Amino acid sequence: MYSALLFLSLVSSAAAHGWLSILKIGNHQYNGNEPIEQTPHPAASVIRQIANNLPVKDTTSSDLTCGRSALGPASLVATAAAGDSLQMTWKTLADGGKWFHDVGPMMTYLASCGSESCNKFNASEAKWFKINQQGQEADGTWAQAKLDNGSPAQVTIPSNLKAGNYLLRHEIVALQLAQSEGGAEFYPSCSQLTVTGSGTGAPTESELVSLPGAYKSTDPGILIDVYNMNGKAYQFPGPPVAAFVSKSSSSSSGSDSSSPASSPASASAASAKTTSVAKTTSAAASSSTSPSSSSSSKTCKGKRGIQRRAIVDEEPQQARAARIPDDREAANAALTTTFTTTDRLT
Ligand SMILES: [Cu+2]
Repeated sequence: MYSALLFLSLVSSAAAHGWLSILKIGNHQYNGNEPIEQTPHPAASVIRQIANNLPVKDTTSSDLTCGRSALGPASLVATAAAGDSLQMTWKTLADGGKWFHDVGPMMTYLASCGSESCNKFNASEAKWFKINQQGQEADGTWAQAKLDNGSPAQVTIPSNLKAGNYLLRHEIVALQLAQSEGGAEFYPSCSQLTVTGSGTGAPTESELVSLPGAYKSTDPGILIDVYNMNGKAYQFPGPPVAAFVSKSSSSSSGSDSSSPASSPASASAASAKTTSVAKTTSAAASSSTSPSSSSSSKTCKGKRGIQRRAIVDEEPQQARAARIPDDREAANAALTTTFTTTDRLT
């Protein structure tokens, strides 16, 4: 049992994908924690911690909301000003820590947490509106590929956004296996913000969606052979970018902005302070609601690195497995296929 768990643990972290590691708002930097699997005792953060590195593949899973088992809140909230630049750096456990998928869109959503601070907000209730989507450049390369050299994804908070509490959902969709249904990989991430400003910009009712809910496994932007697009424009899944965003000073067209606004961050240094509010980390650390899908049995076609990271867990394996049943399930699912998947660890 013990050795099985040890092995399983190695297997599930071997399929290393990624998490949002750094969120920069203007000149302020917020760090995200590695997944619970690597970091069971996370530092306080504004970024909701995901359970493990595996991609979300089921468009109906609650993991599509904020990442794997990440509905629960993080403890901190970042203050940002409307119009601030956001830079989001994704990391992985392989390939020197850099993101390694390079085909597929990146999309950014906001959801109002209402009058509540977002560190008390259950993301399953979120009604999302899209503020940015980035697909292919004119030369056919995807904006996502820029992450592979360590560059952050760049988005701007709409300058006319109404002040309030917002959950920020930045999502990478990796499409290297998307030619078969269920092959697309979703990497959502949620960060907790309080946005200041005097704008009145807000989405219309019809621009609000639920996630899961807004994507279908057969959407043309999800079930797609990106290596044979025959010159056709990519169709982003989900709703269009909310109309009010195009009226913000930082957005040119409001949609498909492959070249994100690079205006210097006008953010005043004071605009992005961390507010430490009620500590609710235990909710994030212990939330494990959705069972892992069989997605863990698939490997990525993209670059792969050998996962050498040891188990950095002070907890005894069995205690940990009991606390994170998802791990055990994912690992069990992986085990059944690992022996026939020779490239799994490479
Ligand atoms: Cu992947």
